[in-house]
Amino acid sequence: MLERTQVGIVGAGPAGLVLSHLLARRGIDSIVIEDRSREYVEKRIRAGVLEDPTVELLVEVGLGERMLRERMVHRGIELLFDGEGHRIDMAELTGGRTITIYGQHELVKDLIAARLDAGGVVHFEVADVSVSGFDAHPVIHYSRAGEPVDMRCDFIVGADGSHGVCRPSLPHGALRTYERDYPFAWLGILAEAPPSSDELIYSSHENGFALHSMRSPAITRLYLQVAPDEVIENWPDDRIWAELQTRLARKDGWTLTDGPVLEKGITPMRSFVAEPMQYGRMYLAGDAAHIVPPTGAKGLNLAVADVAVLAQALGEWYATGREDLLAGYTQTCLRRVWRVQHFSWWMTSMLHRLRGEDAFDRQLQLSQLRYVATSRAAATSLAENYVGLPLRTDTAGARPSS
Ligand code: FAS
Ligand code: PHB
Repeated sequence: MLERTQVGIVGAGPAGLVLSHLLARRGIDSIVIEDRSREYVEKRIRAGVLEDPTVELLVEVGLGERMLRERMVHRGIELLFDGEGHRIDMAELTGGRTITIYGQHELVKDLIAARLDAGGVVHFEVADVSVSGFDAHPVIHYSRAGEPVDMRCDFIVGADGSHGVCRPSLPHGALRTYERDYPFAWLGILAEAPPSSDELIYSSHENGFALHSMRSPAITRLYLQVAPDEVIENWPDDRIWAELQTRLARKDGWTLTDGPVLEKGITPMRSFVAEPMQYGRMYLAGDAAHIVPPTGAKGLNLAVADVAVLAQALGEWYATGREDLLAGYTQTCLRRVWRVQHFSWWMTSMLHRLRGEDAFDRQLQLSQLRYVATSRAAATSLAENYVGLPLRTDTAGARPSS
């Protein structure tokens, strides 16, 4: 079967769905294909922190109605070390900027509903996806309900995440990659327990890193640093709670409220960047092009930032034939990608216990933590990176902001 569209998008994650919506606002057709079911992607627990610029963009393009209603807004975060908490008042340090707590799976639900309500096309549970012709006549080959389909399009967008098919389909040598694997992983739980603090707590403890986050007034999201090859079977719920209590313990007697564990899993920690993020008429966006360790809460936000740049570049190409924004896609995105890579690596290095570290390393970490907790300049640097640096595009299709 033959299918035709202007932009073929592989992957119904935040990158693919937001792009399809932004293109539709510019009158550009797209088809999104996804190999998982709608139910699976709408239930998949991942990120939970939205930067200010991400929220502004989603609201500006009509995707923020439920998020604004159900979100939690945080003005600060807390760094916990030596048994004491140190609050970073991000709003005060950044002229009022805040972060939004809203589950990625909730956002994906909103994005899918918005696409389908607007008559957009999202094919779930496809299989055998491959891409070809991206140097001239792009085609996405896949099967739907067992039926082979060739989707002819002007452009292919690989928004298929870190384990997708688009990036690996590029010719050998076409990409330069930068990688850093960290000697630890995150064990994350979703628990039916009210958050024990109004804001996120990042703890650097002798036993390792811990994070207290949340999804709602009734649901807590918590993480523990574990060995990179750790298996979840070694962590029965009571052991997880006991270790969280230990790593989040404080001298002021604060305690963590526990509850039934709804979901738990282990996520590897790595930094990865592929350059260029484009090849002929195929463009990579989000986790398909770069991975950050979640310590800086940036993955989802960077995916949205990429497609804001790409939607404008494609919009200008279709509207005026302009090539320069498309040609400059990689360079425009990489400025933000490397800033975010550095911030995520810095937060990760400052807060985790590193295998083989010695007492000198630990004192350096503590000195860094004390400096951030006591220096306005250092705290401001963390705050402005955490709440999110301004996006470099204008969603409404006007000229790019300088
Ligand atoms: P996604 O991975 O979200 O979307 C890609 C989509 O493509 C998926 O739906 C996938 O099923 C689909 N796909 C893959 N291969 C395909 C194929 N061959 N054909 C069709 N479809 C295909 N960030 C945080 O800030 N906090 C967190 O706690 C956090 N936890 C994470 C946990 C995990 C396990 C992972 C992998 C990431 C986590 N992240 C977290 C980062 C995360 O938020 C990503 O940055 C974000 O999902 C990136 O969005 P996309 O680029 O759209 O990729
Ligand atoms: C989350 O809520 O899932 C979360 C929050 C902050 C992070 C990472 C994950 O740095």
